[in-house]
Amino acid sequence: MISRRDLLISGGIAVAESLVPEVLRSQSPEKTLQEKTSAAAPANAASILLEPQWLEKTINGTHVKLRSYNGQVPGPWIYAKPGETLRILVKNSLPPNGPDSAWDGSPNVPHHYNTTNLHLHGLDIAPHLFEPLGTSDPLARMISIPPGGQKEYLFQLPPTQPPGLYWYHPHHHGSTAIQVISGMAGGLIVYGDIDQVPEIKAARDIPLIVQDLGLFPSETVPDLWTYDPNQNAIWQTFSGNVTIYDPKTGQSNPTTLQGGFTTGDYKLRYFLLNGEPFFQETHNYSYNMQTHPVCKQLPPAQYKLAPGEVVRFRMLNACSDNVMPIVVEDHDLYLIAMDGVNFPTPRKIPYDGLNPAVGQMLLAPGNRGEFLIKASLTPGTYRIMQLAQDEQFLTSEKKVIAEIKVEGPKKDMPLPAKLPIQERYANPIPPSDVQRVRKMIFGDTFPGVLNPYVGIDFTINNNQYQELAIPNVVELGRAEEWHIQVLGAHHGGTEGHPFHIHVNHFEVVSIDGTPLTPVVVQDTVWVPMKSTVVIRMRFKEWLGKSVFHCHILPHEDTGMMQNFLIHNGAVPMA
Ligand SMILES: [Cu+2]
Repeated sequence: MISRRDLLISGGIAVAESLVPEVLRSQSPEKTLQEKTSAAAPANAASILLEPQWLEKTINGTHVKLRSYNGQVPGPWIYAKPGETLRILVKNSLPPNGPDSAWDGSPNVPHHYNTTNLHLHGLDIAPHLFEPLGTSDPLARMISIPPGGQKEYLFQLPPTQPPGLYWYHPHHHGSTAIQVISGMAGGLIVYGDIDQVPEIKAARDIPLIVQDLGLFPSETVPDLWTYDPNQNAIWQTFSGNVTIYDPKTGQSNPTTLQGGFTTGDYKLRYFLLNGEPFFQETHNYSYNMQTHPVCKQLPPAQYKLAPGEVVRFRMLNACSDNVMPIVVEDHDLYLIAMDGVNFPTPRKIPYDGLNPAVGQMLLAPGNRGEFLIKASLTPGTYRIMQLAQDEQFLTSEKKVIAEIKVEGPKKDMPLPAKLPIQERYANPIPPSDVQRVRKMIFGDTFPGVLNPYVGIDFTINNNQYQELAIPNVVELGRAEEWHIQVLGAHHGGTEGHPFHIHVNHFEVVSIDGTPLTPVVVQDTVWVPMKSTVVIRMRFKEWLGKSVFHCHILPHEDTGMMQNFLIHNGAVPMA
């Protein structure tokens, strides 16, 4: 089990090391990568279509009904280049939402599960959660695309957009968690200068999209698993039953429902790599073991590498709620980018065993790690693993995400010594440039008082999300330092939270007092329990109303989010 201390030391990215090669299974990620039908299109070309819709399929023998983009889990790849305009049409083909009558309008109670919108995670683009796109109106409402509705988005990437791995998912407050853990997420790759580095160009480019699917038995269809709770129904991880809060009595009453909205475990959860299951968790009914799901490893995908071959892996943690310390067995990991922004040189992170291991890189939900592996000269099978961690409400066991099988004739491929400088983030913000320091405290209180329907309060600075409030106004061009803190709280113990902010990346300066040298540029960072993470960021060219939040999606949907407004100080606010 990885200790809290280990995670603190490992920081937002890794300190350990690792290994391995790769291979393809039934669904070839490489093939998918080559299907560049959509994104490299000019701005005046046909829209990229993203169509939310139900998908029924069988996963590991289980009949499931998922929310998906275009009938695919994960959703279709989107490709882009710096400076390009992406035109994306979201056409919502999910069925109508259930009746509203039971929802009292509380914004932080999950609702309208089939209403959606779109977020491109990590791109340096204008704010796009509020209507109209890029608005600076403090009273702007969040974009809602109801079932049957559609919306066309235009996203202008700056010429300095770093090329790398990004992703997209819905971000409608109240339905984000349910839609993402039901399958709605996809990868987005920006191609650019790094892809022309000869050693990188020569390496196979293998995406590893890790998702989780949360499932309960359907209330109406036998032998069907889905995630479509009745309004206000809450799954209780500690008791393994479903309750509904009654505002007249102030009590949460038991029901005979099979499932409900959950901020904890699920009756059944699958972890997927590029859409294929590699791990299963089920609710543990044993007394005192409810937060330790019953785990089952499934056969992982296998990637075949020649001895000495260099491959490029790009891993996305698209899970709703699972922090992943990653290792590649018996191999050094050459980390080249975090959250899409490459380093000036690859960072060699040696393999340091599996236990006690901190991982060679730590991927919180939302993070992407891009790395090179030079396959061992010793033929064999090596595992790409998520190490166990107990930093969260639920215990997360060790998982084999994929295997690398090294075999065949030797291929001695070189590793790059230098990578292109990403101008946008080349110069760290000097402390003397910081014009404002803010403290953001991420807290959870159980049992909850602010949000009795959910039963637990997820807060930032003791507040729950308010769509029309602007607690933070920042100024264009200026640099700020934020101290993001997780205190001890009550949730059957404490847990960390991943901080994510839209529009501009940040530099991670220190984690619990330990400086990161050099700083790492990220858009999401894991904040371990009882610690402070210090970040610095500059608000570059975009103005408008946007958000930051915890990227554990059930936390976000039930209140752990705040608005901020990027304001041009030269112009008085309207
Ligand atoms: Cu959280």
